[in-house]
Amino acid sequence: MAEYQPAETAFALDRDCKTLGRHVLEQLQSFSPEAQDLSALMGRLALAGKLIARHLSRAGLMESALGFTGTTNVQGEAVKKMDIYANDVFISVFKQSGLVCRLASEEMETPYYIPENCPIGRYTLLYDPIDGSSNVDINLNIGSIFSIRRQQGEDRDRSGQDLLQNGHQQLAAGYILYGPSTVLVYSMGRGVHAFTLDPSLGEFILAAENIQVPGHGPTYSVNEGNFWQWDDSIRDFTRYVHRHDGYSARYTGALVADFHRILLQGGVFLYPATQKQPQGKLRLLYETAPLAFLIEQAGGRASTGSQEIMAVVPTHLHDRTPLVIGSTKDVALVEAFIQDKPPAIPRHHP
Ligand code: AHM
Ligand code: MG
Repeated sequence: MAEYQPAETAFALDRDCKTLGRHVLEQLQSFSPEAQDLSALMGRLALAGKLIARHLSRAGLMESALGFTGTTNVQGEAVKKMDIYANDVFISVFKQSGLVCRLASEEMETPYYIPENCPIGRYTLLYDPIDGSSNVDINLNIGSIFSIRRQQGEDRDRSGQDLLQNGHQQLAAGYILYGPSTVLVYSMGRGVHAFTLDPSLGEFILAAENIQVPGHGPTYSVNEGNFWQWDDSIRDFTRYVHRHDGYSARYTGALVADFHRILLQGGVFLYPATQKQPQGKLRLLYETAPLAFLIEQAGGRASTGSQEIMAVVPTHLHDRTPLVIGSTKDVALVEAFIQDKPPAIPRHHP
């Protein structure tokens, strides 16, 4: 009997079968309780991403989806309706997970506890529900950032003290980018993998496995509107790239989007300290540490300028850090300026 030959469409079918759920299980290569937990958690994160993507795609057609709430969050920033919607999506989705006892986000001053999950919920989710909020009302790229940590101890006084540890305590981290398509990027410490949402299937399908950031790239990504608020060293770095061929500025106002470009194409993103934000703007536990986890897994680096982001131990839940992240060579170049060892600028340049 002749052996069955799959039709040419089989390639597309094989591709469509590489779903996020399947990939996570393959990554874990075991059916241990922890592997099953992480797989379930990733499934819930994917659901949150789909719910938010669906809401965003219709936001311009709905009343009360866009604009400000009129309140400010713990960081003193004006809150958008979309920030609250997305924050509540994560809470609802993880209430039903059974696995997460605490959620901590940019929008909540203290961790949110789900008491019914706490007897068995061994994990904490840290997240930025809508990263790049200023892009929401103009239909540009935004994202969600997430990080999963194992809860240590009982946390009976609900202080969340055990969260104040370095980035190496993260079990998994990633982001969802809401752009022309919705992309989920994650790492569980075994490489960085990207998935594209196929809305017709309602599934995230594998798009790129074991992503490696190029050692050097053309992009520098920084808000140069802060030029006069920076330290001299950062001003000197931007002067350096202005005077050298091969650099191009790209800045979307959404960290996830700018990071995604650099992850795939190389270069450096920086949000240094400013006069108004002497610690930098971006928050460690749910912005800079998760992206540091990813970039290190992709062969790049993340630094405050003087210390690896992964080594930073926060003293408060919402602590901020300066951030220099991307290709190893480009991060090292920024650090050289910060640490007062800049390369020489050729004489013929102005
Ligand atoms: P958000 O999470 O409140 O939106 O703030 C974080 C955002 C990042 O996505 C982005 O890189 C940065 O803030 C932009 O800030 P700025 O407008 O100061 O350049
Ligand atoms: Mg953010």
